[in-house]
Amino acid sequence: MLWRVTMPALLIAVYRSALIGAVVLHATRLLSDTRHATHAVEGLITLLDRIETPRDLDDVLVWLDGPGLAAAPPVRTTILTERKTFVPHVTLVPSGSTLVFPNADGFDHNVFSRAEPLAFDLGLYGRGESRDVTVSRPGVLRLYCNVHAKMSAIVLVHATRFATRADRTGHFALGDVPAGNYTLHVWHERGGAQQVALRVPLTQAVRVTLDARAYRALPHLDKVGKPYDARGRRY
Ligand SMILES: [Cu+2]
Repeated sequence: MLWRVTMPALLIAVYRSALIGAVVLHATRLLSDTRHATHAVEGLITLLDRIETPRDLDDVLVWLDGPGLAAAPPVRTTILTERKTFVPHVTLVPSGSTLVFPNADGFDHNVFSRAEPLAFDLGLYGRGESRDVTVSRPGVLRLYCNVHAKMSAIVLVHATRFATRADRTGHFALGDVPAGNYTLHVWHERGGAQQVALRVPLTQAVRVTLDARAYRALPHLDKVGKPYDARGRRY
């Protein structure tokens, strides 16, 4: 008798708990889908310049900063000193990466940066030799050679994995960006820096205009802060 009463009740209870379980599972999935959905951040950079079509639009750096953005694993990357030139001129690396500077010229170079807190001086070294430095703080570095005043390179050390450069037409795209509020940084050697507050997902593509028309190339100082010309040209 007892069996007859409890069995249907038990079945209903099991059915109910399964139903509630399914609803909870579904709701959890919806929530995690929203939380983990990622989006593209795309845009167009315009560089106003004295020449009509700037040839180095692909040297425009674009990166995102903001809470909760994952970092990229550090890398080891090479910047060659060759024919009194840094090759490549512009490099992007995640924070904590190592920059390696092999010397391919038949004479000495001395790579340095005076940009605090990433200042370093690799000293004089000759053909076939190489020096390296680990860059652990985010920022834009300007690298120079203490022997050759005309040598320069740019390194973006980025804190999050969302960093890229524009293409030759000024377009850029960052993929898999989680929803949130961020700062988009845009930087170009002659066009300067701009920051744009972004809410992701975007409702429209980002448009940023940099102005390089007033840019004048000024001589930089050597590694001890003196003009190169003060001790005579060494190249
Ligand atoms: Cu040099």
